[in-house]
Amino acid sequence: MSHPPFALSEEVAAAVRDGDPVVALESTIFSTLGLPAPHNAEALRRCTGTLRRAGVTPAVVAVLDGVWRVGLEPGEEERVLTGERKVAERDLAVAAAQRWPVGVTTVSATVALAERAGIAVFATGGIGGVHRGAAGDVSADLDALAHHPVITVCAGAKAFLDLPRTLEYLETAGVPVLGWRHDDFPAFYVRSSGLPVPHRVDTAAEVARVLAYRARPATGALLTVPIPREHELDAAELTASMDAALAAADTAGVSGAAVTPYVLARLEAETDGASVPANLALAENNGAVAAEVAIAVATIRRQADDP
Ligand code: PSU
Ligand code: MN
Repeated sequence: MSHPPFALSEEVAAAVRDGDPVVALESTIFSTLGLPAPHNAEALRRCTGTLRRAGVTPAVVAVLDGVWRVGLEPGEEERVLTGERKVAERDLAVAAAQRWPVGVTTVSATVALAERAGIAVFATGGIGGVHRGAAGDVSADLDALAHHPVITVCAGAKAFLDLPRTLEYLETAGVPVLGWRHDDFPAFYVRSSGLPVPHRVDTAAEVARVLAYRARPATGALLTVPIPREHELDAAELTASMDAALAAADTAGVSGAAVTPYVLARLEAETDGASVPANLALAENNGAVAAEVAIAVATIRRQADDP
């Protein structure tokens, strides 16, 4: 059996080996499938900058020349920013087998590669979920959270998804869903979806212990962090924009993996661009919380190693 082509950057390999804190980042959000240029580059700069200032090594995950990559080498960022092929977990094998030049990883592919690299914490903007309507579209993100022991830090999921069903799915799949110093499941651009989060947590050490004490060896946890108050969008206006974006997707007949990028782009137009700075602010904030959690995980692991 040959092994899949898999490589850690030099910096990430050293940090993992030394037990230093590392946070994985998905690349779909930094491609134009996630954010329009030049905001995608700004998002990447801000997320990696926040992690580095906290003393944490960022590990951007992507597929480059068919190789599953965890951490980029200097100069490779541009390739990710212009990547156009979305890679979910099931696409990883195909991207490697067919040697895709650039594939940008979603939440599901990123948690899979983070686990493989020995990274316990992953930061993103929002996860995919159960879509509204009868099409039965359920993001592979949800299943992946149940199968990889990684803490995913996000601002909840976008309200164009069916959030009650998304939470139900996570319950059935056995994924702990935590609220960071908050009692409600956040809805990305707004701090609360109106749905309670199953468990509130107030410290990074608690989150690290949730991972350490997991009942199943291979299940992760979802840590939801509300968007900072000053960047929250108006809930009523947002509902109207979401409805318009969903109706446009319906009319255009988009389906499958194209739905999320399509709705994201429409939403930007419907909100006159207001969705973009909010998205950048929450992604950076999630990075800051993920950094704290990664430091707490590294501390617990060092204590466990202490004879
Ligand atoms: N939600 C966002 N921005 C994003 C995504 C979701 O607010 O960029 C991306 C993430 O990469 C997520 C993916 O994993 O969309 C989910 O896609 P799908 O619904 O096709 O599973
Ligand atoms: Mn889907």
